[in-house]
Amino acid sequence: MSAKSNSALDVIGDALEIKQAILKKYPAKVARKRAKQIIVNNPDDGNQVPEIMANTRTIPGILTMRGCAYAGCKGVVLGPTRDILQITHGPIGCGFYSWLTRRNQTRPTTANGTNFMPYAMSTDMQEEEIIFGGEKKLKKAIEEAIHLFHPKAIGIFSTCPVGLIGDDVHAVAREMEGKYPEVNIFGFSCEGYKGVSQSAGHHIANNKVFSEVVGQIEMQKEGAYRFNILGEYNIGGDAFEIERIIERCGMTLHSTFSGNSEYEEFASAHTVDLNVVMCHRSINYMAEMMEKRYGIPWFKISFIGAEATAKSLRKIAAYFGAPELVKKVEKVIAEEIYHVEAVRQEVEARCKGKTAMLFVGGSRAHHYQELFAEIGMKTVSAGYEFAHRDDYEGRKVLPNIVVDADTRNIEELTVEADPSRYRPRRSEEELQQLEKQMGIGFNDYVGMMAEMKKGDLIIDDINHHEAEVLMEKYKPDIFCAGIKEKYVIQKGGLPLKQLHSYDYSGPYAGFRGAVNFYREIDRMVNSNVFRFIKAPWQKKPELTGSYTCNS
Ligand code: CFM
Repeated sequence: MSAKSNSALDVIGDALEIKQAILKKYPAKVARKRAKQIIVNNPDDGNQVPEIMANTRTIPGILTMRGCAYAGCKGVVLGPTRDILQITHGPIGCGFYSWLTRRNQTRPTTANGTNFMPYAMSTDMQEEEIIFGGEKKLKKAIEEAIHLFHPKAIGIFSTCPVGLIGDDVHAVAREMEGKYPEVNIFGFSCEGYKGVSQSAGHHIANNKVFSEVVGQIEMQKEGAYRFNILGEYNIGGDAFEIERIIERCGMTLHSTFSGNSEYEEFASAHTVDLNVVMCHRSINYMAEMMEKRYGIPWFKISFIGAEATAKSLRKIAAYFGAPELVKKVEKVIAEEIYHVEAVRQEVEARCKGKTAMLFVGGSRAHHYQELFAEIGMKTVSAGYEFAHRDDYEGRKVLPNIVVDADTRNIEELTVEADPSRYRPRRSEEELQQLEKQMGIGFNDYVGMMAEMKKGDLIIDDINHHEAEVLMEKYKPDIFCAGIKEKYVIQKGGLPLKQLHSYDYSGPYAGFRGAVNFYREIDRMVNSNVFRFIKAPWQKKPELTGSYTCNS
């Protein structure tokens, strides 16, 4: 096959061939379902893209790359915040495996500032609690935590057995808050099985943080240009780099949900004039709800890629509109890009034309394509583990998404304008003008497919078998995914970059992050070491077996 051929018909035909190669291993019923989740991209001029099936259950028996609802709630959305004390109510494994494995970092503002992240706190449920109930043990754990750590807030995170045996974490939270009114205690019904993936956990986390935390404190940070970043989790220090740039520009980042963040910043997040959304999948709910209740507009940005960073800064400056801010931002961009450009050109000379594949959770498979493009590399296939159709096809498809039973399982909050605190930050006309003149798309995300090429293969909820076929057929120069995939891919002779944890490295966001990424990718795709690797099946013939079943 020739994935490198360039006429439109060829690229589509080639991709269809690969799709068939993937599907032919499956029983007919499985193949039918997977066929709707493996799509050959074909965007038209109006950004219309083919429909993809997403956010549905993984077929039992398939080795998915997904995680669970508990991971999405506790690990992803709340995990990176340092001073909400987090108790996992469940067996010890859930607490342990969600403890810093994502490499989210934090930096308390003072040497003695509260930081619970080095601790993994769990009720360590045993058989006894599974049989007789775990609420008593949970109450004891909360009391112990209050006496030891004196936190402002405690989050309780439910694991699968909690839901199965019927422990009521919300009742426990209410009771304990009655006893300790100075502590804000709230529970999350984020049992692992609550949804088809961690995406359910994001929604559950958004709902609770919005209703129990946001709006609790009236505090404004200083500065004329105040905003929140939603959906940036400080993996490998990304938030530090973003904070550095925003500070240079003279703007005030009030809070980040939730990288390098504090409880009081969440609680007063409703006082800003703008929300910008980085990871649409994990936190679009919060942006929508804050707009409805408080009148804060939001738009999508990305700080992944030097150009994307520059573009995002320009959009934020245009929103605030002050000429001195616009000027300052341009100056910062010019200075920062100057340093990035020298490295970019050097690396591009060695990487141009090489190919990449990205299979990550919900946003990075899209965002990181920009970083690769900056050094001349092409993305040939990409997909999300758990994103929804709007992340692939754009928010314009939201009204057409069929709500299934799994989605209905997750509470959709009814949010209305706060009678005393709703304050539209811009009038309708101002918003429209900003849209028209500055190209700011409020309440919008165009999705990944519109920004990918014709013939690229888009795969939702990819599994190991499919990854192996891609490796063999495309022979990309680099594969981006996570730890579960890493060694399988590397043993197949391809470098794998972890885009979840960054493989002990980072930051990759912002300008300095882009330089880090260029250099690392350069080292990986131009290293000889992977060419010397012989996959086990190249050395020894693969053993295959079959059985006959007479029924
Ligand atoms: Fe958003 Fe994320 Fe992602 Fe995500 Fe994640 Fe992550 Fe991710 Mo791993 S919040 S959707 S649930 S950008 S932990 S920081 S890397 S799968 S692509």
